Parts: sequence; structure tokens; C-alpha cells
Amino acid sequence: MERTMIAVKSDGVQRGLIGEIIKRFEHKGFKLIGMKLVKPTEDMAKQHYIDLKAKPFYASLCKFTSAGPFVAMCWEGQSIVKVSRDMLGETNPADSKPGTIRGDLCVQVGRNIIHGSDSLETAKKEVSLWFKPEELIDWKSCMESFLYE
Ligand code: IDP
Ligand code: MG
Repeated sequence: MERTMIAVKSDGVQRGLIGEIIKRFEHKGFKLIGMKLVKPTEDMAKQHYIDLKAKPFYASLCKFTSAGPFVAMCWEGQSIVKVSRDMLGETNPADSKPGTIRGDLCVQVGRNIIHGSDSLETAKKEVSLWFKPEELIDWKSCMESFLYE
């Protein structure tokens, strides 16, 4: 099983889309392992987006991320890193297919409502950035044998 870090960014929270986003992951059959509503510090935002520090939008991205509520989540499931990226759609909502979260629910790249780790390695880093080990809950889902054979 893989774990990944998914976040509803502040634009998604402001637009009332927390429930819609959680619903998509629950209905898919993924398992919620950790979740918190936080107002990230600018330092946390900078660490979270550290790979983008050379980009011209890095400063405004970190400022926007730290300016409001952010729902950090850890989800678990088979091949979840790749599958969740497919569920998100492309970085730019204009390139995202209908049926994806960004394709259905947002318009512009700087307001694309959701974050998802882009590789297994990034997922490990991001899960440990946002969660202490004791904030991740190991539980057995009663649906497991109906999702996996
Ligand atoms: P991702 O969120 O699909 O993984 P990244 O390239 O990691 O995309 O970029 C992180 C976030 O930075 C994006 O989700 C988006 O909010 C923002 N971003 C990416 N490219 C641009 C841009 O060209 N202009 C403004 N914001 C951008
Ligand atoms: Mg990314």
C-alpha cells in the first residue's frame, strides 16, 4: 500500500469544496489516515513548495498558501500516488479533463484548489512535513476485502 499527501488549499476551503474532495477519495476506495485543518506558517508553505523555489510565482504561492486555511490529509491505497494525480487532473485546470477534480471544479492555475504529492518520494517527505507519526491512524477498513482481492 502507498500513502500520499493530499491537501485542500485555501481557495478550495473558501469555495466550500472540502467535502466534495474528501468524497471523491472516499468513494474511490482510498483510506483516510490523517487529516488536519491548519493555517500554515509561511515557513511551512516554503518547505512544502521547496522544489519550486526558482519559479517566479514561488513567493506569491507561499504567501497565498500561508494566508488561509489548508486541509492537510494523508490517504492510503494501492498505487495511490499515481491514481490520485490522475484524479486531480493537470496542474492547469484549463488542461484538465472533465471528471477530474481540477477539470470539474476550478479555472486558473494559481487557484487550482488541491495539492497532491507527485511521486512516492515526495509523498513520504510531504506526509512527514505535515504529520507527526502519532497523527497518522493505522486502522482496518471493513471494506478492504471488497476493494482488494
Ligand atoms: P501541482 O500542484 O500540479 O503538483 P506544481 O508544478 O507542483 O503543480 O505547482 C504547485 C502549485 O503552484 C500549483 O498547484 C499551482 O497552484 C501553482 N502554480 C504552478 N504553476 C503556476 C503558474 O504558472 N502560475 C501560478 N501558479 C502556478
Ligand atoms: Mg507539485
